[in-house]
Amino acid sequence: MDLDAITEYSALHPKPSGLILQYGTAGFRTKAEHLDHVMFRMGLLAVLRSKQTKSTIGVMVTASHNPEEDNGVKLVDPLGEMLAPSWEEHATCLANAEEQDMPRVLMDISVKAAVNLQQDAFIVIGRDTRPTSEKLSQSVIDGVTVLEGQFHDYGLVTTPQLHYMVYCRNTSGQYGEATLEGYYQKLSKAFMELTKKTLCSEDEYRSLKVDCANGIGALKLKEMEHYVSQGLSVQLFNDGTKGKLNHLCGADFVKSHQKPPQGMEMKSNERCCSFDGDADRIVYHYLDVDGHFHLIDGDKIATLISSFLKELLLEIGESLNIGVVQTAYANGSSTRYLEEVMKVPVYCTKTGVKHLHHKAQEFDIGVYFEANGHGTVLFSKAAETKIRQLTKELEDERRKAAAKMLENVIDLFNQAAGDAISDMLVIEAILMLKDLSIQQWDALYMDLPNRQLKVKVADRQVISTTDAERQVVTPPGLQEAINDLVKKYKLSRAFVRPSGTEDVVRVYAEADSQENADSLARAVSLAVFQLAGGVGETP
Ligand code: 16G
Ligand code: MG
Repeated sequence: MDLDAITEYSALHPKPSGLILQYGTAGFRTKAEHLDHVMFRMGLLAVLRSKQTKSTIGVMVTASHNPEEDNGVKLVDPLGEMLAPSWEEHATCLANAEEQDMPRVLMDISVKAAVNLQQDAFIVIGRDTRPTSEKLSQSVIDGVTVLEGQFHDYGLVTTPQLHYMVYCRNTSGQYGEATLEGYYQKLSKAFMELTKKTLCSEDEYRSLKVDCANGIGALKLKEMEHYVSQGLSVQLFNDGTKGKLNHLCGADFVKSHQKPPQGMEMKSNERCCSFDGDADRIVYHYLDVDGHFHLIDGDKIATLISSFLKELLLEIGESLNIGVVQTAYANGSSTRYLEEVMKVPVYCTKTGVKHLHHKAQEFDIGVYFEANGHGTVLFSKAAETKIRQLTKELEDERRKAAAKMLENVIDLFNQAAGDAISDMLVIEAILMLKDLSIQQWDALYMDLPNRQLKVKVADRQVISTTDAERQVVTPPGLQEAINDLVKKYKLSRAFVRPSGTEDVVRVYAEADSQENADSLARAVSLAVFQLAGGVGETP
């Protein structure tokens, strides 16, 4: 390592002294003006990680659903997964080292992690459409080059597209070709094959309105449009030509406000969906004939997909196990429906994709979705091999056709990360194949009314949780208080957890009516405020 060169280049990306940031649930995220040094240093760190794993590492510049002024960065590990936890700690140390200490901290990490500095390094870089992303991704490249890493800059891509590139490159092209063309080809081929025999020919079924949150999803859907145009026509809204990124639109807005996005013309019963700013989340929605808004969130997406997969498995008669992974935010009705009606096992993990992804890897077929629309389906290597073998060997036409469909589904899901584009194509294919309208899908079960609130406290880390964040451990007395409040309502449930992305404590409550869910959420917020050091206005 040429420490002089590192010191010299680092001075061009100086750290504002005293600034402390944390590699959170999905990387660093804050106001873009505070991130230049972080980007440079993540370029350095990516090189070390690449040398250590002898693999291509990804660096994505995005702040997802955050406001346009924010930005962020996250590293993508060799198989497209989120960065390993021990390296999250290295990332935090490196980002927070004061200017003069930085080269030493970098050396320490390479020693601790037993990095062979002679090893080659290769980094792929991507960015979203934020005005600050281009310059910040240049700072990442500066970091990569000063450590003599090789790189490829994919420029504007969705977060899941970058995960896909990393995965392809580390599996010698077996997973797909590491280009945008390769991504579109792979997905569209699987989609067209899966839907080619659909009986439904009515045009209305094949057209979908997409709210792109004024983000990268719009550009990439435009690029992909002609690949799938025979099977699906997408109409793009909030495509970034006028509005502000994530402002009053996009998956996060729609889910958290339970309202239609602005800038989208919705007629009654039309199928609509919303992406978030970096296109790794999707939720569906529609207006009914009375003009009421209906949200179809990640839980209902998981239900649709797992019932489809279960039917295919029954058809081919193979005993591959299937599991659904959710978080505490999953609506109680969805969990009940999955367990009691569909008879599939459901597991709960902590919030954050990496936790769900990890759990889903335990099954032959692991379906994971957060209620907020983040998720995918993972097939184990063994299950994939089995299915591909069946498509070749089966003689019974029906069973063979089912196996073939499963094979298309494997190719259609982005196995490296939750992906709004890939999820959208799977959902559209299932709706076509089953000839389901959005209302019929919505009617699978009724969501329990729920409410989410935020509480400001002096230090949110005073709240610690267990049981996949469903129970509070500290501060003492808070869980007992929540238990007492929950008892006062029917079909009720509530939990609180410190946010991993914002300086707040999040409160979730559900109950038999909206009024009761609201009132329970308010009462729990008050308990948090009183027992966990609330600041500002009393909730
Ligand atoms: C991040 C996570 C998302 C999670 C959210 C929770 C990834 C890629 N994203 O956006 O999965 O739902 O954080 O935010 O892991 P919170 O901790 O502020 O509630
Ligand atoms: Mg996102």
